[in-house]
Amino acid sequence: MEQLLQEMLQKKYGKGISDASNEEIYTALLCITKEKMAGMKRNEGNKKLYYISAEFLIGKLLSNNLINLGLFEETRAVLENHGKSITEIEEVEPEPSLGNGGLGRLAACFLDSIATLGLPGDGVGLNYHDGLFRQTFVDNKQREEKNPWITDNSWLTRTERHFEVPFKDFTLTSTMYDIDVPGYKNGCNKLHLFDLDSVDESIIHDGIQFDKEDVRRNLTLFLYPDDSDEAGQLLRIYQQYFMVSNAAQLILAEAEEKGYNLYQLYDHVAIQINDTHPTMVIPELIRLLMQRGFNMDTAVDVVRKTCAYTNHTILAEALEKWPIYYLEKVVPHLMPIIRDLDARVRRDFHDERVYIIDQQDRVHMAHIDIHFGYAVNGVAALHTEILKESELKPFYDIYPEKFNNKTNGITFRRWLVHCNHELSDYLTGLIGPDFMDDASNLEKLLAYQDDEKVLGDLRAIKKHAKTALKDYLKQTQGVEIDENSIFDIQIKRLHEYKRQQMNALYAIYKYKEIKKGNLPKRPITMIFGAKAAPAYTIAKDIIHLILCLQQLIDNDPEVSPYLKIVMVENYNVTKAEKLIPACDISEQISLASKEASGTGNMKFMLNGAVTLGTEDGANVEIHELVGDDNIYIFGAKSEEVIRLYDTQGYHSGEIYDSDPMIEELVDFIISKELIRLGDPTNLTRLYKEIVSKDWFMTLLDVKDYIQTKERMLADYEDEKAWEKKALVNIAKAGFFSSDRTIREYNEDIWHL
Ligand code: 26Q
Repeated sequence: MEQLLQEMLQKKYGKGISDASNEEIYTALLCITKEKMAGMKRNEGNKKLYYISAEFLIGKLLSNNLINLGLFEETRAVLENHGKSITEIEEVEPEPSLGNGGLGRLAACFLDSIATLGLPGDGVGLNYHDGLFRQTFVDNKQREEKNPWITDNSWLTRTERHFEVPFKDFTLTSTMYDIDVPGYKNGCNKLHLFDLDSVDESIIHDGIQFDKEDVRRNLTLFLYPDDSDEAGQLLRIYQQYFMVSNAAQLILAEAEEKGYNLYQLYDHVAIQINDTHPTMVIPELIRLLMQRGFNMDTAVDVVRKTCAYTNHTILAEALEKWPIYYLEKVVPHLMPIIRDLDARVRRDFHDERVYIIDQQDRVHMAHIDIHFGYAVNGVAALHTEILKESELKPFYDIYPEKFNNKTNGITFRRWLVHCNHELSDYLTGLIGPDFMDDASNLEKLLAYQDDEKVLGDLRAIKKHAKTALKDYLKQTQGVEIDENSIFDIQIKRLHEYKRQQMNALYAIYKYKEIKKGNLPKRPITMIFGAKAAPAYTIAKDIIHLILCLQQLIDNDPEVSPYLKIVMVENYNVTKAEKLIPACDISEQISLASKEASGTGNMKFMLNGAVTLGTEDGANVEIHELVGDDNIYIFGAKSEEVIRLYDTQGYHSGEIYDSDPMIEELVDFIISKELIRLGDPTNLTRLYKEIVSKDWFMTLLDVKDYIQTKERMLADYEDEKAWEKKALVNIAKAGFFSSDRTIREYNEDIWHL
């Protein structure tokens, strides 16, 4: 590496390693890594997977690629010998935030595992020029700014593949860009991101405003433009069709180039549809096969044997239903096919709930996937059960054999080796390196659960990570946190069902306790990180509340020695990598039944944090694995929640009126202390929402939550007992390796 780097820096900048800037070294390493990947063997086989997704939240790539290429240690050493630090060089890399949250990050973890297992499988998506907005805080409110990531030297490689994508009034030409996905000690796959040559970044003004109707110039500009109005929703359909038409054309082109018989496409191709965003690939493939001479029946049959669908949500508002009128405006040539598919369903089944087109002339995208794909999976055991028993029950009754569960996973290369080098090196020293190839070997750690030396070492590693986070937050946000305090962290998208508002009520509780003189044994640092969708009013009000509480406490010398709130600005993958290793308490407090799986919960567990959570999503499986002693579970169970929804039996006002303690906490949102710091409109709106609606039942669980958190804080003081819990969590995290998840997808669905 030393020589390669010297040569590259000499060639590009006429400099040596010691006198090159961090930017120059980063660029040189990027070029070297790209060249290495270009020379790698590709994972090949008789059958290939195409993982189509509107989001690939890949995060920074340099370190991860170096790790997977087996070059990381060497590179770090070379740099150190020249007085450079790899951490500082990583800082230079812009983060591609090409996803919103869990679904996009899952797709990125999957690509890593698919390549690592040596399976032939490429990702297909869009080359958004601006990732998810960059978040800043101004006057205790979120502000959105654009978030470009493509620089002169990036991980993208322009290819010579171009396709024509027909829309109602015009046809657009695409260019395919590739990002290499190297497997850990294995071959390489690709992430294909389609772009539009006519995109024009100069139409963006004032943060993230742009002309939504100027499709020829905006189609791949942004990830999920605000879709609260019609123009935004139409643009989303333009994006989705552009993505899947390119994907379908690529799939057929590659199949034809390899000489495959398209009538047996399913022997050579599996298509995974990541949520409903790529659903139009089904009618598009049917259309393209018919252009090649297939009759409709045969085209439907071939496509049905090729496509599989993953569901990531049971929130009704997130299930896509597009008005026919929109589709007619954007992709009228798909409508005859969609109508034909609907007619087939109506012919075979006499149950309105499973029709594709409903009485309000809306097209239910998930229904297309379930009828015209061969597999449907949920992303955690509980989630899949809920799909089968309630949300998608009519479909499960028709096609029980299509339904299966694939509990999510995370790649340990990024979420252990890269983000927590010290822990991963320590584990390797203690139990050997086998867990890198088969994560279930982490269980070998259980042999040390009563070993004081090991428990002490783990505590020291956690302390180092906490100190590193302290330094990072000081540097990036100018905030001062105490590494001897307990770090309680909730990082995820802001959504009412994830209940950051409940955590804020805890902060109010603790603030009041401290004011009364009930001081905690040890200071508590409550860390939040969350972006709210630009049009999601209440989510933004919750951010406002948290920021106001942060300011209130910072300015109160009676409270600030014991309690600190930090809302991390612009939470993203890079920040997650710094926060997760430093966490003591992992907040996973969604309303039971609403979080399909969660994957942050797995990352925290792997890094030795203890979960405070509801019986929701993958928390249920974490609970089963670690046992009652090593997790803190509270709150209503999913059956009760579902029953409350069914019977409309939940009324937050009743709880508020009957419980003075809860009333006191909620009233504080509109107290004079907070109104003085904040915006009365936002705080009052949030207060009213909680008292009169509270759709996600915060007040149902808040008391149990507070009590459980108090118990947890008390338990933290028994150092050995706590460290044992941390150890068991790490030891049991092997199940959540995405390598395991991908093996299951391959065995049960893809058969590559
Ligand atoms: C839908 C229609 C119109 C505009 C946008 C959308 C939209 C966008 C993004 C709908 C859903 C999403 C993202 C969903 C998501 O991230 N779901 C998460 O997926 C994770 C991986 O399976 C799970 O762990 C999380 O529980 C789930 O919330």
